[in-house]
Amino acid sequence: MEKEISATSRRNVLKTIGAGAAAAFTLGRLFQPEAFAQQEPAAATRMRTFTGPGANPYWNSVGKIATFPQKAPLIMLTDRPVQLETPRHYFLDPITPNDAFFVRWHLESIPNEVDLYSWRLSVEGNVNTPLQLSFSDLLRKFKPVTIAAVDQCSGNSRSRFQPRIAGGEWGNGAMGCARWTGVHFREILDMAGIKSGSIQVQMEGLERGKGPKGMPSYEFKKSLDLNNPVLDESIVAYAMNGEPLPMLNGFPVRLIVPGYFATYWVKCLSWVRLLDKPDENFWMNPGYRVPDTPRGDTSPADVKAGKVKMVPITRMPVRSFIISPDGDTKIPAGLPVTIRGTAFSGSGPVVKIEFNDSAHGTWRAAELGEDLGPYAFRTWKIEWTPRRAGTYQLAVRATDAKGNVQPDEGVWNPGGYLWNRIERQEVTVGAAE
Ligand SMILES: Nc1nc2c(c(=O)[nH]1)N[C@H]1C(S)=C(S)[C@@H](COP(=O)(O)O)O[C@H]1N2
Ligand SMILES: [Mo]
Repeated sequence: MEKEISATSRRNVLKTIGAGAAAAFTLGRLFQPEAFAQQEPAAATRMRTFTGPGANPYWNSVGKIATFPQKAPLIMLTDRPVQLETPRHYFLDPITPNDAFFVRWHLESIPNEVDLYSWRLSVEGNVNTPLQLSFSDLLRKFKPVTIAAVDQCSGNSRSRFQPRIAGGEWGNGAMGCARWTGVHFREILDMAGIKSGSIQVQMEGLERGKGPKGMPSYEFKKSLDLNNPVLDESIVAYAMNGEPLPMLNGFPVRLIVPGYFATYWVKCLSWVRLLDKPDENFWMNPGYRVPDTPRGDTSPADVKAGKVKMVPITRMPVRSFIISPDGDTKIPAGLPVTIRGTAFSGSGPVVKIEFNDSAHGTWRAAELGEDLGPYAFRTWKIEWTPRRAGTYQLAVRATDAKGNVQPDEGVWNPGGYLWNRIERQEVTVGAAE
């Protein structure tokens, strides 16, 4: 297969635009022509600067809105690598639209286009029969499966960390939920036949870039243990919400690892490799490791003293969010308001969502929205009538099926991962005449 990746530059960002749309169009002919009849010709990258975060905790510190190929205007953290955050209001819906879905790449040179006719998914390494699967092999030789699942960056909400951690300064928008359609990863592995002595499966994406120690070329590679039950639920997805994946979200296929942080959800998945030794590449070690403590919590002092044992990050802790109202909404005293939000957990379904209108008040159960499955967003709502004018600290907390409840303390670890503290939204209630 071809490994055509050009160096990223301003010019190439623009080139991405046209090529991304072209790649999607190629897929359209093969897959879902209707979806593409409506595809807009990609617009040029536009940017405008906003004044500041105001009372909206979903705003990141950069405060720039950018429009990338196949994407709605999103909050841009960096353009090389591309890091785009989903604006808050999209989370009122349990499914995040493809064009609003957040974007995170690590390497500067990301694929501009993928020619589906020459593209192959290689399955190699410690296997009986190495495979070269075409896109149509994936469509025709396997039974399609669909699962709704949340894709969340390990560093979502990193901007909350104290002491501060350098890295993508995400607000709460480095997450999204889509219906992913594809092939059970296990079926592909079975087709190749895993040789005895294999211990991990490695996934590699198409992009290349400068490596950790300034290495001129580096790949994005992640691995999972073959005895990890999460592999039984993992999917090689070729569709996202019934449409081809946007180029920036991993066209033509990506791995879906339900319940696990997005770092394993390798985009533009093109090589699957069976390993007989543990993967020690940068993205597995030291990348994406968390302290081996119950919450993945530690302190800068303990890290400095070399006291902390680090292990690969795995499942996402339970989280919930107040999406509406935001801090800018004017609320009159005495009138009922509907508070709305979303929740999810990497350990099975969210079973309870509770709302509180002050730091010391009682928690009231909220009404759960549509159930799209254990790994999807679960929206919620509750009616609230503030009696008096003043400032209120609205809070939400979720409990999952394993009994995990969101804590009221932040977490700290050197990667800026695993944030799941109870979220609060300050609102101002005005006197009603
Ligand atoms: N090929 C490739 N896949 C990747 C990454 C990457 O840099 N390259 N980043 C991972 C991380 S850390 C995140 S948060 C998600 C982001 O997925 P999205 O861009 O579709 O939102 O992709 C994951 N898969
Ligand atoms: Mo991430």
